[in-house]
Amino acid sequence: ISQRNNHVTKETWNSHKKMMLEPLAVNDAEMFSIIKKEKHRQMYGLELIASENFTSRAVLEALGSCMNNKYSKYPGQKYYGVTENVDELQKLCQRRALEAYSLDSDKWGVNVQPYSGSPANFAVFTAIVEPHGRIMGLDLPDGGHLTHGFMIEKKKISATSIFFESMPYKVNPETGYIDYDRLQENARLFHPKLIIAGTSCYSRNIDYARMRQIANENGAYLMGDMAHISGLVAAGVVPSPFDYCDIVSTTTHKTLRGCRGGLIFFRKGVRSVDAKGKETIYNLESLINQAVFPGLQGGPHNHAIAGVAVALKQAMTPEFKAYQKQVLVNCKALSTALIEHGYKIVTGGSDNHLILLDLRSKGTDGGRAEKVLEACAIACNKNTCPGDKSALRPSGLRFGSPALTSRGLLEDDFRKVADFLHRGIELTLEVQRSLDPKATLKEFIQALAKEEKFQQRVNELRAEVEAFAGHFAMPGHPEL
Ligand code: DSN
Repeated sequence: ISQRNNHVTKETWNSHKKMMLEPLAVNDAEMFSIIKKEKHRQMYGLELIASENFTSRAVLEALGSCMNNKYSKYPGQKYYGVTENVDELQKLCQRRALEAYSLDSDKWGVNVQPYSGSPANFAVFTAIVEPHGRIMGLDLPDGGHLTHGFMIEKKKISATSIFFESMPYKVNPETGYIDYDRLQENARLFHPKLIIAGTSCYSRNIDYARMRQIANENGAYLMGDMAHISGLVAAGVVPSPFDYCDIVSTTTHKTLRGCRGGLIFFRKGVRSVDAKGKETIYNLESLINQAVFPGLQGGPHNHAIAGVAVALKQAMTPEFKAYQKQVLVNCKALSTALIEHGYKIVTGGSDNHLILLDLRSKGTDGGRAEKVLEACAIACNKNTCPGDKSALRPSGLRFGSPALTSRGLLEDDFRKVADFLHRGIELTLEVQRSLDPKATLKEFIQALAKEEKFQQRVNELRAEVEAFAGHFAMPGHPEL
């Protein structure tokens, strides 16, 4: 150490060097302990949140790699020096993204830089819908996503409804299926610039051909948001949005089972040919790339792009296809078992990885049941059901099969999971019966926690759930 530098002692400098090499458990015991607790929760609980999954060890290794340290722009753009490795990484991720969905690179391009799904969607709207331009997406209470223009009567909730004019489409409250006729009627009045074919809580396949027809009638772009189903699409076990859409956005951590990130695919080449044979060419590539960077984001998260690239390689394997088939079979087994227990499933079943349980006929709601299940180490989420009068008291529970299928559960195991769910919901009903019908959710939670007979039931069910879940392997890093 230089004699002239009297700000840093030799001792501190050596200690600094040591700090930079310490494992997490030594360097930050407090954080390590939180991570260990979460790891334990994931291993001994039943993960039924439809948007979650357990990524692989290889993905986590790439995510935790030195790629975190490097700034860059798009491959070939020299602003930061020495980007050859991250440029190679980004090009590999782009190539794999196109291959994973069998896309011809002359007809499709992809931006792999979005930090996640919400920024990806905002980038698409920024690129091709002018400020206050019109978008139509499935309403959030009907199974759409926040970023598809969500607003309520008195408030614009998502920035996509603040900066763009949004008109939602709905599901039929009786059947739970998307009401395409009404969407068509409203689109003819609203003339949107962009229609979004994508969902967050919808258990049926989307009719992309019908949506394409509605978009064409209005000269609108059709964007598929396949975030929930991107792994199923890659495996070819559900219809593909690429057959009909101009743009497809996705997250990378749900059924695709990568680390957190986002992708935007866009068409290239001829968009349409008019009656006189004049061609209109897509102009999406530069608009979308500009919107992502420098429009909305700074440097790409190169470590996340590395993790996504690894997940995309895995998504092209026969093992991944087998996994996705099992996701579908498991979801059907769960749905059938719950119907046998007397529950109503919105639309009567599922074509994909999730189901929505409608608790209205049981006389309870999703919020209360979710709390009881959570106390019993079962993670799921409350959700509005078609026709719900208030989003503040959603009637349903959303369950997904991707995460537990990654842990190796098969149909019989999912039937067992259905039994656990049934017992949790029965307990919910008992707690509710012990209270005034007007009791609030807070009063419900207090009763559940205070009454010894309820706590005993929770403890019994929780112990059984933990013993059952603990039998299954946990993908990922062995410790973290
Ligand atoms: N909407 C969230 C979900 O489906 O859980 C993800 O953005």
